[in-house]
Amino acid sequence: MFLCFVLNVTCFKLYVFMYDHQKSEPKWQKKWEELNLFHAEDKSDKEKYYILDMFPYPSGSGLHVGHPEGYTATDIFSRYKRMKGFNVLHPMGWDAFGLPAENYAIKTGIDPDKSTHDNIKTFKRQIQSLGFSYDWGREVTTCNPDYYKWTQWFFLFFYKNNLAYKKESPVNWCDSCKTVLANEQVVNGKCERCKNEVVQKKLAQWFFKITDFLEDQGKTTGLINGLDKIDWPESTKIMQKNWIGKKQGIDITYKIGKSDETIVCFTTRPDTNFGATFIVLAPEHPFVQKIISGEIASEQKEEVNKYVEKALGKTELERQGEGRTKTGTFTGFYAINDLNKTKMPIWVSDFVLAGFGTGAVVGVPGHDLRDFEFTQTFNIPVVRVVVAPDGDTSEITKPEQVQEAAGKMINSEFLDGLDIFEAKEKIMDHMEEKGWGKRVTTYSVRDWLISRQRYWGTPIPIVYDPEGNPHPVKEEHLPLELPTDIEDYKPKGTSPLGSSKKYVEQAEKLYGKGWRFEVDTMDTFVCSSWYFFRYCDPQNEKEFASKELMKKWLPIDTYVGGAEHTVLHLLYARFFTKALHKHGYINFDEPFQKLIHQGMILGEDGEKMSKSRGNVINPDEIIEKYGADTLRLYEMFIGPFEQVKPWNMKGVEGVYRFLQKVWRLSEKKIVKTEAPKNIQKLIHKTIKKVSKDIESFDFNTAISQMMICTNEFGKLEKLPQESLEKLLIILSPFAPHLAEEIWENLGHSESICLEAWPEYNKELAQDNEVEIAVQVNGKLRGTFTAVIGITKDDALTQAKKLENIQKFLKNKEITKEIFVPGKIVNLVVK
Ligand code: ANZ
Repeated sequence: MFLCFVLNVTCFKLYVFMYDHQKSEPKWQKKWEELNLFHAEDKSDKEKYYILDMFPYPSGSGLHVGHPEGYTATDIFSRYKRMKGFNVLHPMGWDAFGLPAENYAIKTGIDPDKSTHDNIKTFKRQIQSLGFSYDWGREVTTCNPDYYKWTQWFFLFFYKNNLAYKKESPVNWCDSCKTVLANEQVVNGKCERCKNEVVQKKLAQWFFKITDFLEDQGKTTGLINGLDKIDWPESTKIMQKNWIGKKQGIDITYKIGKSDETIVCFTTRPDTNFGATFIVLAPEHPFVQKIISGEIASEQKEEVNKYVEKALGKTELERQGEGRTKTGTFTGFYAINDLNKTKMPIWVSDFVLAGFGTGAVVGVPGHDLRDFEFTQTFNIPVVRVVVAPDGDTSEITKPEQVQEAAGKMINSEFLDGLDIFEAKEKIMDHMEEKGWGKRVTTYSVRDWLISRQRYWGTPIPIVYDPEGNPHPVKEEHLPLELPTDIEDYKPKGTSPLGSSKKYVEQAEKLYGKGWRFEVDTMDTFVCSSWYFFRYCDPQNEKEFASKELMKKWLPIDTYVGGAEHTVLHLLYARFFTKALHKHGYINFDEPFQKLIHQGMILGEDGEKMSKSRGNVINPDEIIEKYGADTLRLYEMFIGPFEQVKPWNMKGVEGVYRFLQKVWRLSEKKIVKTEAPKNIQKLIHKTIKKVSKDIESFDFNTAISQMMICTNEFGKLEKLPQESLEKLLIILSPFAPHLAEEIWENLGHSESICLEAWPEYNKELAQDNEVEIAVQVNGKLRGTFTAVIGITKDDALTQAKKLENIQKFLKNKEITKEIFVPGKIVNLVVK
């Protein structure tokens, strides 16, 4: 008897676990493709919605579980929006140029074009196995000539509009990668990629004039103030602003004793100028150079010469960091501070950079740590001119006493007593009136250096005449294809393109004897600065995208991607957009209206996933064992979308069991009768919550609500078909394969994707219970649950029935009964 029971249970289990994800998932993916269900219609009366993922770099290691996190979120959103009646543009492509493929080529000799396309194949297979609803008809690949033709067009567009120029300038050089790096790619003086120390080298390079778009007087179209009108995470906006680094200050001109020369110093803290005790010049400063050349006679000439020679051999990191012992040498000259007639010695020191401000610093050691460090080496006086917030006015003799923070002015004559911000304005007015200084605004962002001495990138469409003058490649010659006759990809300080014979022949054939193409390629960030335009019109052979289609689809409504490494991409994409806007190609000036960052998924050990730690989760294995729906749902259920969270295999299994429970609902007795009131209420509440949560990217709480609903449905003997169908429709963006399978079993011949998103009934969806607090003499003594709209009489009766309340009422007289509807009962007793 007992055995029989067990067998029965087992049989039952076998029966209910019939859902086979390995069979079902590919089946539905194929069907969706055949029906072309996710095609975004260029001609449609429906309202458009453009939702974009940051396209991946197809690396050799394949998809990481971090990729499907963002992609599942945008997929849920896309499917939801389509069901809500929107014409959704949801594309995917490949950010395919870049160093890893080239480094791989150097190691193995395999053509980067081949390895990249192999990687794309793997990535695409993996992404497709997750059932994402991309419009694959719009796929773009940045390393294909039909794409980079237009990257080159953008270069020429900038060139013709004076937004691209060539300049000899000191550049960041990584001797290990053998290439120039943009400032953005130098982290703490080291190469972002290989961590090698970056050195300065002078080279002729191509730049994009990003600094033309920082501000747009009075308008909101600049790179700084444009941020105020878009819905982005505040932290990302701050990072963009910090990167641009706008600073308001003043250039103060100091006269030099025993000389006709003057020195201009840029400072953001003129309020502290009564505390200035010295001046420091960068080794490259013209005044220093004049001393070295003898144009200005100085007894210190030899010392200055020796110091400068040594300083110029150092890296920026060696020159700049705080805490390093400062070096320097005295020039033999003094400057006069007009404010108090102090004589300030003029020094040379390499911690002052030539490229920032005026290359000259007025030293205020009491209020700037680096200035203080300098005085410690050379015994220069320190004067306090700001009182610390704690009222400390003592002498400053140690680094920790340096008062960089805000406070009130002292020892500063007419500024005394003011806070530093008021003082800053007042002294700038004063100096401007006297003609000693001029207000200036500076920015730390520089024009974007886009030349790379590497092979695997978009060739720069410039051709040099025999005299070496640059000319734009004619548009009819685009794409200027990457030559393939490269024997050795190894970087040698010049671009591998320089070794191509065919490239030389091609230039001579098209432009004449002695003409040569530029051999540098473009920074890959150029390719990813405009891909979202191309998705609007990916097959266009005449333009990068037609104005009409850009008007239809853009700007992007929602952009989703990781917060790491995106400051630059976002800044560059905004720069491209602003340039196109200025020149009349588009009617908007911010590309991404809303931006959302997914939080990183860590390994099970709570550490960042990495091969060396061995904590990497392979999405293929999860899909194989549990199915794509489980992986999708798990990545959404793991925690709040924007937070960092660790992987947990138990959680994967929990989600898998939930999907089995949903499947088991379809094995119940399904009835066509109307659902009982409580079930109707539950499903309408669930629709309301899931809709709201999808809109705000709170996918984890949407899933919890569907779990509650599924559990309740599971308790019913007879399950009303209408209720089950509603649940399936709202579950379908999350677990589309399982939803389709059950939907089909219920007798539907059309895909569930074509269903309209269910509307919820406001009354039914309302929470109809509230918690009422019961106080005795104003102190909380108990609570009870009541229907919304409970009357005063009923509330008082229920409150008085509570055991704990009765205790407090015992032998007492109720003198007053207060009822705040829906919230509180207060009984006043004597
Ligand atoms: C006087 C002063 C007093 C400064 C004070 C600061 C604090 P931040 O500090 O980031 O706003 N500076 C100017 N040109 C420089 C150069 N070429 N190389 C190195 N440092 C330079 O940047 C502005 C400040 O950096 C300026 O304000 C100047 O020091 C220094 F209590 O001037 B300040």
